Amino acid sequence: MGKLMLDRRRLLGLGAASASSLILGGCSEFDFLGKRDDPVRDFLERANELTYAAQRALIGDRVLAREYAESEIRQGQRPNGSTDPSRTNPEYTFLRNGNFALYKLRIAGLVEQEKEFTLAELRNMASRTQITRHDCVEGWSCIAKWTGTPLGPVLDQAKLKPAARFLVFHCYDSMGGGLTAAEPYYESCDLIDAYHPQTILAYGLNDEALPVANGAPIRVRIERALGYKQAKYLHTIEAVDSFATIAGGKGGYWEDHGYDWYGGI
Ligand SMILES: Nc1nc2c(c(=O)[nH]1)N[C@H]1C(S)=C(S)[C@@H](COP(=O)(O)O)O[C@H]1N2
Ligand SMILES: [Mo]
Repeated sequence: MGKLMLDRRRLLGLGAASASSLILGGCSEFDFLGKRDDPVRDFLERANELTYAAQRALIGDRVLAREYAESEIRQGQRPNGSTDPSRTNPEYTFLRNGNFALYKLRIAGLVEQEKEFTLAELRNMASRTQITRHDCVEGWSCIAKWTGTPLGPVLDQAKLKPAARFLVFHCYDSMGGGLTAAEPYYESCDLIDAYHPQTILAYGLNDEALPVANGAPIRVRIERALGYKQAKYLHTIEAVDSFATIAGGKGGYWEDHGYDWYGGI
């Protein structure tokens, strides 16, 4: 615990350019963060805000994540976290058994007009393919080729209301469920990342349909962020003015368990 705090302090001193990427190691290191009145947790929460401001200032709005050549794809994208929501979600099983023909991605919340898109509709929109590196806080990376439709124009069809500040990505899978209650996986991003040119709703991985293990039928790619921000198994994208009332209030499943909200790299 002491080490984690020291790392954070040192990083913030350095300008916090990549604070989140140094929080390596297993989830056990975050167990103590479950206690709400923990002083270390309070410290990390304030550090989160500093990190966000510092990273935003350093990174800018439109800077692209590095893209790689085909020859740099060395192996398949390593599945991590949930790899099959049908274990816990009958609706997902039903959709998967029908090859996702009945799947619909919902755009809801602070929008002028709620929208639903089938997989076929998403595949028929403008597409973007990018070869990028996925960095997981557990300490591994994979270079992979992602194909999908840019999120910005999809949002424009629903027209965000002026009050919208964040997007919340709701997923079919849940985490935990052993000794603790199962919690649905969710994530969020600000509108800068939502409209970033490399932010796509991905349905393709390495020239194949996105496999179930990697988030079928649709996952988001936010290329300047860490692995846990790349929400898989999307069913709803909700525009909100705050995520304080959603689940643990920190903007994501892992954030509720102590990770940085911004998660930039
Ligand atoms: N819905 C959902 N999205 C998720 C996760 C998850 O468990 N469920 N795990 C996250 C983490 S920690 C990582 S590293 C990546 C793993 O993506 P991959 O399985 O395609 O490698 O997905 C992220 N998105
Ligand atoms: Mo991860």
